[in-house]
Amino acid sequence: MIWKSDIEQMEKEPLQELQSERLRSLLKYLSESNAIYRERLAEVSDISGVDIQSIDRLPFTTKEDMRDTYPFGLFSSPEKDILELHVSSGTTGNPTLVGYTKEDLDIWADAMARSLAVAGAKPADIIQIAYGYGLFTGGLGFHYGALEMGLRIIPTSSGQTRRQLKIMQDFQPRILACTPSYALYMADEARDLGLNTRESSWEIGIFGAEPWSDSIRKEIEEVWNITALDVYGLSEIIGPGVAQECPEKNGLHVYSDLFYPEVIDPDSGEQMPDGKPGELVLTTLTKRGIPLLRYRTRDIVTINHSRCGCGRTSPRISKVLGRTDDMIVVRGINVFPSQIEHVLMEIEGTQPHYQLVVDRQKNNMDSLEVLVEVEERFFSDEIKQLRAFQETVREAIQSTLGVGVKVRLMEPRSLERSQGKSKRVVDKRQFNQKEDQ
Ligand code: DLL
Repeated sequence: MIWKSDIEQMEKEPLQELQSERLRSLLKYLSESNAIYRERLAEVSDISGVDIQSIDRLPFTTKEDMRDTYPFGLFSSPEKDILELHVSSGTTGNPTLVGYTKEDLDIWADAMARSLAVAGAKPADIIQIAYGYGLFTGGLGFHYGALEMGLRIIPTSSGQTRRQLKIMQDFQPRILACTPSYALYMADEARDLGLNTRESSWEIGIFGAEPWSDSIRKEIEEVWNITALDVYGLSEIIGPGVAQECPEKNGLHVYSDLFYPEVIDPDSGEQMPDGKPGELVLTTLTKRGIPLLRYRTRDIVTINHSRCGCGRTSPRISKVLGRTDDMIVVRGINVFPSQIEHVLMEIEGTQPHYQLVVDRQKNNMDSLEVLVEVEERFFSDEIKQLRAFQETVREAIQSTLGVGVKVRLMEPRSLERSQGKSKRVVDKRQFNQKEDQ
């Protein structure tokens, strides 16, 4: 089922016209209602639309802009019209604050209803929403979309895993929405309870808010006997509902009539062609509360403008391949956690639970240690076999990354589990640097 098929199947030219018209009115709105944008746009003229010559001349907006102008500097509508606030916690400085007017909440509900339809939901399906409700946008975003589409909602929020499982058994929801790590966490708990996870009522899982690989998809699909699809979004743009994977599993559809996507070289700012990785930049074409122009997401993706097998014409982004900033640099070499995850998942006997610990030694050399859970049997085997397996894992990672690593094999369930986003990287170097100062 295609929700809003007039838009989702629009041909390229009329879509571009619509985007251009919306971009022009956004620029007018920003210049009229926000002092910071008024100044930034003062020198810019003759923007005809989303053609490259025009869009390339528009200024970017960054996360620092949001932090520096906290709380309301980038807001464009009067505070009295902001009906809902969401805050994402930052590790340093001010948090990121976003606000929604009535129109924005309608856009969000619409975008999320489209996401649910892309994933295969139908009105009257039962959905268990196990993303956190609250300041995090996951729970409420799904909630608004599900209401819009006429789904039947069980708003479990995250946590209380046994209760989640009982609710699934008692009410037989067809759709599960949560982070991929929580889907795995629930599987561990279900096994402890002696449940047959493959008999779950869930048929479709909509997982996002954190990076996850195709190997983790396989793992989740097998354990829960479901189709696992990726959903992408960020609070600054709207929350979940920026892009959604369809059952073709060949990229995530971006609602480009609402959020105009570009993929750029993060250093030069130049547009990247289809298929080449770069930083995703998004412009909110219709939002009123805190519309953003060319927002630098720091998420690295590729883009594909061809028509999808599902019939939609919207551009598709790949899964998030990394971040321009969570990339870790170890002894001068760029390392993405996803690369390591990929290697681990290829090795028989490792589990999809791992953590990377980066530290700086006394001699100022960086060290990278990979902690990975392995199957129980390794710990009952002889120590010699454990060592040999450790060496196999180490060599595999090292040859992919081209940088020396240490590997620590962990017993099943020994790494901290997350009910929300999991923390894959512990970078201790910053603490060392601070102590040095
Ligand atoms: O995570 C919104 C969301 C909620 C998306 C529920 C999907 C489902 P923030 O907390 O602002 O918003 O975090 C946004 O999370 O810039 C990405 O780096 C990362 N992220 C979000 N979805 C994905 C995904 C929500 N599917 C930041 N794959 C983004 C990889 C993701 N990373």
